[in-house]
Amino acid sequence: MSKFSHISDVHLGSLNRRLREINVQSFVNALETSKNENVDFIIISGDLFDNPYPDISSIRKAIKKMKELRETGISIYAIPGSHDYSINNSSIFDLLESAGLFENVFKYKIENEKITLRPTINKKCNAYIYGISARKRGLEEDYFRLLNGYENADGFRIFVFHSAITELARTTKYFGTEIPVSLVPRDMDYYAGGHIHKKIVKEYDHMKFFYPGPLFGADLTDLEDFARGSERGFFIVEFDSKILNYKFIKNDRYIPLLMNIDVDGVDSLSAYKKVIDEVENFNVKDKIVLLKIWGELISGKTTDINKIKIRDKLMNMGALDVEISFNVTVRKTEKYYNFELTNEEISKNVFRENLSKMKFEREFLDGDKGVSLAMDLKAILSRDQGENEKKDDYIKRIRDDVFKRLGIENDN
Ligand SMILES: [Mn+2]
Repeated sequence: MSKFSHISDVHLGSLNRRLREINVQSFVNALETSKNENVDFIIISGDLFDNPYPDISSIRKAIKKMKELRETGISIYAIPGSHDYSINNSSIFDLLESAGLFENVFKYKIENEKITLRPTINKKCNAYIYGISARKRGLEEDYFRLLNGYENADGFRIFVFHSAITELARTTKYFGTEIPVSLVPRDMDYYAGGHIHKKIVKEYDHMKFFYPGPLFGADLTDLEDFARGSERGFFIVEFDSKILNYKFIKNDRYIPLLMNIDVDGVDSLSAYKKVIDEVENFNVKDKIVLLKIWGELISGKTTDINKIKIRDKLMNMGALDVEISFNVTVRKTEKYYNFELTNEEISKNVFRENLSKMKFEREFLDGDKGVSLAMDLKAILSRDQGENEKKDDYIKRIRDDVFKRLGIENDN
């Protein structure tokens, strides 16, 4: 029996300094656990780094740990993801690969303008690892479309990729690319997915797909999902010629604490007092605090809600880190909510006033043209889904209309 770890979307180098350390520590812990579990190798399905050129000092510990694993004979196989890919092979990924820290498993030969994938072989386990690198903005779709299969091998076959798959792991981004499952090579024993920041295990037409999602989180949205109960961690898989067993190793050391404080309908000073009072009800010791403050104040200034003091208070209560997301406005009575104006006129006024504060190079965004563009887009985006219309068709219709109005070619 052999064993491997499957880790993805670590995004080393992301987030602010304190959270970045925790993210790096999560990766170091995952490698340590893998070593203690005696895995034979490790698969990383893209976005190991948050960008092609991360701050080296912040990821030093991660690199040291990878080196330590290599020295104990544990191979690391990886592909670049959409974040750490670089077009001219000059990223930290390329650098560390050429230093022998891990192996890039996107290997292929080109014949008649088609790609045939070649395996990276782990002899000891009789495992054959194939991969397709991600590119920016989902451009790896081209690789999938050019795919002419893979050099077959008699062993345990792993396919490593970094893409959303339409039928089972969709992207939440409106314009994000998805690969139809029909383009994914068949008859692999394990499909090691990345890019979707969510743990997914799904079988589709005898293909077993595994997305571990991030170990901790790449941004505040990920951390909020984590706080709301999304599991974070990685897979450990046992196999011989087939999968024998797998488990998800949870990272639950630093589950963030989400605080939602609504300051709607009060004046700014009462709002500030409300926040200061409410945070006291939480036990924040050693917690990452995600504080969301939102609402429409009836009067005062939003700056009366002193974020620095709120943050200091929580840090003094023992919080590990505090991230405040602030969505507070002050009610505007006279200008826009004049009852003699129609909704349309109010919208126009709002657009006109805001556009006048900005400068555009393109004429069609400026002045009256900008207002009429904004009005048209508002109209398109407020259209409802037709009764018998499928969601995908609805999204496509809206998207097509938006593109048309903006005069952009829609190549989706
Ligand atoms: Mn990612």
